[in-house]
Parts: sequence; structure tokens; C-alpha cells
Amino acid sequence: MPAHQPEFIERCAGFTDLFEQLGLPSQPEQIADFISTHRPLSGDVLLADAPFWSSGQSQFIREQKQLDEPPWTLLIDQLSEALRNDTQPVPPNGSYMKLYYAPGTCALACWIALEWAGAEYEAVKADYASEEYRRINPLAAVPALDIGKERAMTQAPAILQYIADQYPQADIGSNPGLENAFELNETLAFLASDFHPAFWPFFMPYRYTTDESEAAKTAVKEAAYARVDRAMQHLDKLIANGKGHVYQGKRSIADAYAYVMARWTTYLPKTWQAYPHVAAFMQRMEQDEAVQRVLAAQKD
Ligand SMILES: N[C@@H](CCC(=O)N[C@@H](CS)C(=O)NCC(=O)O)C(=O)O
Repeated sequence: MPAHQPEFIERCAGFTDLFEQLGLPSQPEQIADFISTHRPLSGDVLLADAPFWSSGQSQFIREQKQLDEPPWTLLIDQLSEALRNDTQPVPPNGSYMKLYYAPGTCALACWIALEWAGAEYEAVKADYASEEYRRINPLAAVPALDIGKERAMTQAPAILQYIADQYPQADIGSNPGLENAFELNETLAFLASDFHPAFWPFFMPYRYTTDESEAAKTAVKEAAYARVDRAMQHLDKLIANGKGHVYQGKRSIADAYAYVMARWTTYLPKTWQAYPHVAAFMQRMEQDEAVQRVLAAQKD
């Protein structure tokens, strides 16, 4: 058995209680040995049906999955996943990250930031309405970033800031100084709480009226145009002041965040092409290799 990487052992320690419950050796190294020996487990086999369990172990796993209560159900899901994955058991830099996304959504901003940061991560397409995903983010929205802790991180701006802070060498966070940090914060707040919500009535008009008629939904959608336009005009000014970037003339997490949301205007009558500074910014972003990789990979 080859020596395990320390980060893998550390992650395996999280399974101690579960392995004890299963009556298996439960030292982190022993868990690491177990996982390495038994993977890869085929994607079409339920964990409870894996051939290496005793009938008692299978029964425990099946019952806990049915009860669907923490902590066992979460640990069982994590173990199931660890057993499927044999290509990248532990990212080389020791940081384990899993980004939950849905195509075309604001989660792509985090994905672009992870690429810019040179992070080791896995992007996982989420069915955000599913019960399973609600256990990751109770608000049933993407993004979520699992860094191997008790709960996943949520909220796009907070995740973006975390990525910038975690990878300072990528220089995608704020410039030094309190006021510069404030300005990035202010920009992210604009993107998260003015720009993003401006689109909600357009994409989900049924949430903004109790009138179920098509006419009512159309009216709600059309009301969104003015709010989006207002935010796009503000973004255009930010980019003009930022010399082609959203924040202080440098590539930052704010660029990634603004880019993925400004793309949504292609569904509206007034698209990003109508805002000169935004248009130049969008065209530059589309030349970015990381952006191209993410856009290609996020498709079904
Ligand atoms: N405040 C959250 C909002 C996230 C959000 O609304 N994400 C959208 C995709 S861009 C989503 O998952 N929507 C699912 C839904 O509203 O049902 C954040 O900033 O992360």
C-alpha cells in the first residue's frame, strides 16, 4: 500500500465515527487504506450494495440513508464519493475544494476565480432544487463551495472573497489598504444586491406576482428591464473608472462576477453590447483562456 498524502489522512479522520459504527478499523491511516483498497466503486452501485460490506454493514448504511438524518447520512454520502473517485484522491496542494454550480449561473464567477487562482478543485453540477442539494445549501441555490469542513460555504461574494484571500499570489482580491478593501467590498455588494436581484423578476416572474396569468408574468418580466438597465449603467461607469476592469484597473473577482451576470442581458431587449465600456470588457473577458475553459466545461 503506497504512503498516503497527509491531506488524505486528514480527510479520512472525518470518517472515524462512521468506521467505528461499521465495526471497522478507524484510525485515519486505516480508513485511508480501506478507501484506497476498495475504490473505485462503480457509479451505478449504491454504497449499501458494495460487495465489500458484511450484511450488517450494508443494513446500517441502507437504514441510515432511509432515515436521512445527520450526521450519518452526510458521512455516508461523503464516503460514497471518496470511494468513487480514484483519479484525484487528494489535490496536490493539499486543499480540497468542490464547487457546486449550474450552467450559466452566478456560480461560474467562482469557477473562473478558481481557475485564475490556479486552485485544485472539482466542479460539480448541482440540481439545486433537489433534496440532496438542499443538504449542501439549505437555500437551494448555487454556488456552494465544499472545502471539506462540516458545512459548505455559500453566497457568491463571500466565496469569491474566500478564493481571493486563499490564493493571494493570484492577486484577484483588493489592493492593500482599508479603503481599497472597502471599495472591493462595495463593488461586490453592488453586484450581489443590486445587479443580481435586478434579473430575478425577469428569470422567475412567477415569484413576484400571485397572478398566474401570462400577462401578469410578462408585466413582471418587463418591469425588470429598467432595473437591469440601471445596474448596467452603473457597471458601465465602474468599468470606465476602472480602466477596463470593474475594480481599480486590475483583474479581480469583481470582473468574474460582473461578467457572468452581464451575459444574462443577452436574453433581454437591451444587451451588454449597448453599454460601451461593458461591451469592451465582455469582449476581453471572452478572450481570457480561463473564461473559455469554464464556459466550455459548464455545458452539459
Ligand atoms: N445570494 C445568493 C444567490 C444565489 C442565486 O440566486 N443563485 C441562483 C443562480 S444565479 C440560483 O441558484 N437560483 C436557484 C433558484 O432561485 O431557485 C448568492 O449570492 O450566492
